[in-house]
Amino acid sequence: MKKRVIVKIGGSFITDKNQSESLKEDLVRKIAREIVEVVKTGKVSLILAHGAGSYGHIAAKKYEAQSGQHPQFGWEAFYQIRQDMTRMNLLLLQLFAEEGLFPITIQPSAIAMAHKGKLHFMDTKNIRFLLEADQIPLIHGDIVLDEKQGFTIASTEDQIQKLSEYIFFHRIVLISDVPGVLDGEGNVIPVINHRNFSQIIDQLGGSAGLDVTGGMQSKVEQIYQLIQKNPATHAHIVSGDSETGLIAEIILEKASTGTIICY
Ligand code: IP8
Repeated sequence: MKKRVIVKIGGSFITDKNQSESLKEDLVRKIAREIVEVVKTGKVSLILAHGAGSYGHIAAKKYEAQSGQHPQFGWEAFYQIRQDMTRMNLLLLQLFAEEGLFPITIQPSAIAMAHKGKLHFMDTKNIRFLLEADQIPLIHGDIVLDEKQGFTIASTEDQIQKLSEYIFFHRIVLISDVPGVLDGEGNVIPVINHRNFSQIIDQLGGSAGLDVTGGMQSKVEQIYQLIQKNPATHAHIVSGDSETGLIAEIILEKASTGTIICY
């Protein structure tokens, strides 16, 4: 049986978060080429995901989109962020296609529902169908409907956590702008597990710059919660800027550079 792997391409890695809509095309192409190599092996069943970077996060911050309908801006955040994420996703699809990678976007805002700012449902039927058909579903950080407050933001990690309730992944690979989870001295922590999780989590940083969905601390916390519920799943945080071939090796579980999060 093929191993199922979800690969998230971090928004901070492929965009400059301080400059609106600044996609780093060369980095997107590099990752695409690595994923093409993985697909060629026929060894894994992939789900792809990407963060919102300087597309979704700018309007999310401006309109306080996590809190939902705004007294002054109403549904403006929803209109704006849907456009921003659609543009970003299309650019990625075009670059991927030029490199020979053909994922199929399942727009999260159309299949997800939140309650008081927390993602609580995703209709995963289409994603499961694509996996069965040996295709690559693609999701991304998005603005989603919320039963109580109109809408909210669902980060990619929120969605990965929710998806794991419906779909088993052997591995989660987070492609980041940093070489892994860093300790206080800036060294990569090679493994986070039940022995060191609580000691490490308090040292990690919150969000930087424009990120409305939290920094490394909340990502590690969410992924670790997922792993606690699914101890057979391992996660791997690695820099996307690493030497050619390493990302492919990590997805194929042939390399261990970066940080591994496991039970
Ligand atoms: O970049 C955030 O998703 P993330 C989604 O995965 C929006 O945290 C629209 C800000």
